[in-house]
Order: sequence, then C-alpha cells, then structure tokens
Amino acid sequence: MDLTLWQYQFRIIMLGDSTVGKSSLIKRYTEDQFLESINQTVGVDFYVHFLEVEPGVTIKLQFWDTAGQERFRSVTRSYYRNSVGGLLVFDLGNRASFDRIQGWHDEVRERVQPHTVLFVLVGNKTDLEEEGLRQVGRQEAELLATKLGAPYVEASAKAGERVAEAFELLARRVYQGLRSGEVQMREGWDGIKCSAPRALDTKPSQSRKTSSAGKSCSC
Ligand SMILES: Nc1nc2c(ncn2[C@@H]2O[C@H](COP(=O)(O)OP(=O)(O)OP(=O)(O)O)[C@@H](O)[C@H]2O)c(=O)[nH]1
Ligand SMILES: [Mg+2]
Repeated sequence: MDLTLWQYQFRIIMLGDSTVGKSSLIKRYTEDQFLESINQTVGVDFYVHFLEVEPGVTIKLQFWDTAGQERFRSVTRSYYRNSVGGLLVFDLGNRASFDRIQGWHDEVRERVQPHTVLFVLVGNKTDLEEEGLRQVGRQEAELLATKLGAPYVEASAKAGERVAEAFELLARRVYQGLRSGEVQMREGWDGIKCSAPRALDTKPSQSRKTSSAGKSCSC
C-alpha cells in the first residue's frame, strides 16, 4: 500500500524550552536517528511522516519543529495558529523546562482560537534516570497532564523508547477528535486538510456546524 496517498493532513507543532529534545524526538521518529551533537533549531524546521491510523486511512503528519530559544519566539509564534496538535516537551532532568509547560500550553491555545488544538505531554530523556539526574516525578507530571487535559508519555529520543508512541498517540487523538467533532476542518485554517474524498463517520450535527471561524468542510 502506498502510504503517501493520504486522506488527511494534520499540522503538529513541537513546543518546549530549548534543549529539551524536540528535534531529537522528531529525528528519532521520522529517521530513527539520534545525534548527541544536534544543532539548535533556528526558527522552525519542517518534517513529514505518514501514518495509517486505521485500515485504509492514512494521515500525512506535518511537523513544525520550533526553536525553544526566546530570540526566535516572534517567528515560532506565527506557526501556532495553524496547528491542530501540539507535542508539549520537557526534559525530565530539567525542572525549569517542566515549570514552563503551562505557559507554552496557554500561549498556543490562545493563539489557535477559535480553533482547537489537542496536546500530548512528553517527559523526554528517561535514560537520564539511570544516572540519578531525574528532577521531575512521574506523578506530578501526570497531575499536570490531567490539568491540561492531555495524555502523558515518558520517552527517550536517545534510547528510542516510547517515541513513536508519543507521536502516534497525538495523531490518533486528533483523528478521534475529528471523528467526534471536537476538532473540525475549516476553510482558511490549515490545522487539518483532506485530500481524497472519503466518507468520514463524524457526528452529523457537529460536522455541519459553521461559526465565525469560517465554513466547516468535510472530506
Ligand atoms: N540523554 C539524552 N539526551 C537527549 C535526548 N534527547 C535529546 N538529547 C540531547 O539534548 C540536546 C538538545 O536536543 P535538541 O533535540 O536539539 O533539543 P531542542 O528541544 O530541539 O532544542 P532547540 O532546537 O534549541 O529548541 C542534544 O545534545 C541532544 O543530543 C534524550 O532522550 N536523552
Ligand atoms: Mg530543536
């Protein structure tokens, strides 16, 4: 089966402080590679990956990998609005990066309005635990995830542990959101697009809804 024949495209944004491992997680997921001396992201990088979420339904995942450094914030902010999914990443060995997750979440949510963005929270660098470098406990991270209404995954880009799970959880969450009407395709918004006409089993009342955000559309 040719996976590049996709039905839906989801735009996913990578969020979190500099050095938490956003680019490393994407590289592990899309290329199965890990670089100890990876370059810091300048502005925004772009990646594509295809995922079959259920038999016959392929999603084109467009990843926007933003720079965590403050000096790029004016550039990276402009990518928030057209995102339907966000991977909120912190470093399990860096308490400050965890403390700033709420801020990342709130800023993106605010800028995406009136559209909806769905999140997954990722604690990266589980491999540091063996060296006694863990600064954030699983329980407190789970509490924050619950508060944000997002699932929580602990991963390691270095060890390649639970990386695919984190990305695919988010993709499936968006797909379920599309089916249930929690997120909707809208003209003039690039968070979700569809290519091939295909009947999607969405809730009829919600999939036909229109608002000031523009006309809704269905595949
Ligand atoms: N031990 C360990 N190191 C990691 C892991 N993931 C990333 N790193 C390292 O952390 C550093 C920063 O990784 P990046 O992927 O560049 O971080 P980033 O979040 O993209 O940073 P910015 O592009 O500046 O926003 C690099 O030295 C990586 O090799 C991991 O799972 N475990
Ligand atoms: Mg980066």
